[in-house]
Amino acid sequence: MDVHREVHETAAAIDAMETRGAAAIADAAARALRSQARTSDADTPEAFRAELRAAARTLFETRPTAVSLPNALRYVLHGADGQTVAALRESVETTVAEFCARLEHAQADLGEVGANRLRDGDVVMTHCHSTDALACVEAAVDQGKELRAIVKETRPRNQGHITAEALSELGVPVTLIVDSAARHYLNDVDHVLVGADSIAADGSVINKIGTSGLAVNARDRGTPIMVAAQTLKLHPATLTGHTVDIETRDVTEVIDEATRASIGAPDVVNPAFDVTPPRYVDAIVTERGQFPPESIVTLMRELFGEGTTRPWEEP
Ligand code: RI2
Repeated sequence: MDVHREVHETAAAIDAMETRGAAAIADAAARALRSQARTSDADTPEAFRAELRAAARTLFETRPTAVSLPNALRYVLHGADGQTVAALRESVETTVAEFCARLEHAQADLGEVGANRLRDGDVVMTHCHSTDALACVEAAVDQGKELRAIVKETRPRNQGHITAEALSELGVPVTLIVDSAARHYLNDVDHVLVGADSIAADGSVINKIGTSGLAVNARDRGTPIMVAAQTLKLHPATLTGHTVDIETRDVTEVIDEATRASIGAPDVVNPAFDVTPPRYVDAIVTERGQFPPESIVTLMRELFGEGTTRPWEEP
């Protein structure tokens, strides 16, 4: 069975984090399935569907934590409908276009909601790089609010640098700090603003490693914590008791081999994400409005029913 080259390339880019961030991963995965559908030479609907499932499995296996990936694959596979290969191909085309349009719309709508929480003159502290979080700042700037940002560099990959650049382009003055300086500056901050890779049914937020420590410190300081997350980041499997896998990445992201050897070759671990319990989060901002984390389960049930399916697995 042929999985299209573009599917492999997209999977490799997600795996290597050239394509990263929950929304970007979902968009790329949906487009890769469309390429699979466009180029498929399957001669029966069954063969076409099997190819699509194989492509989805290739994508699914790349990164375990960002739930937007399986949510995107599920959306496209459920949308694939028809009695002929031509009809199936057409339905994938329509579904992917609809999915990508919704994605773009959702981020802008979420930004408007998040911006309403920000006041003129506020200082936000960010962690990692989240396009959903940035959408809130962008909408606030569009409303004429002047904001400043304290940006954590976010070891080990320094994705805070991407946030610093994006905020500067929006005209928001940025102060970059090392991660361990966060508590020191929290008194000067009006909001901690982060994104999410997954949200569990109990309102726990799974986001870049370091988020939970930041949230605990922010709570201690009385600084509100706002999480910007499209509904695509709701993790439906957690409705039925599953937990969210935390991705562990290569240790060379933390330290190169030579330096490691020179300090006595310690064990090194590199978890990419952590879990922030709902009691440390003030609001989850979505395109459907803002929610206290404890009530996100209501929205999750409305959008996903009682649980979830894995349509990419063999029937
Ligand atoms: P958007 C990132 O993870 C960060 O943890 C960020 O908060 C989250 O994705 C969501 O990003 P990674 O993919 O979808 O860099 O809001 O490991 O852009």
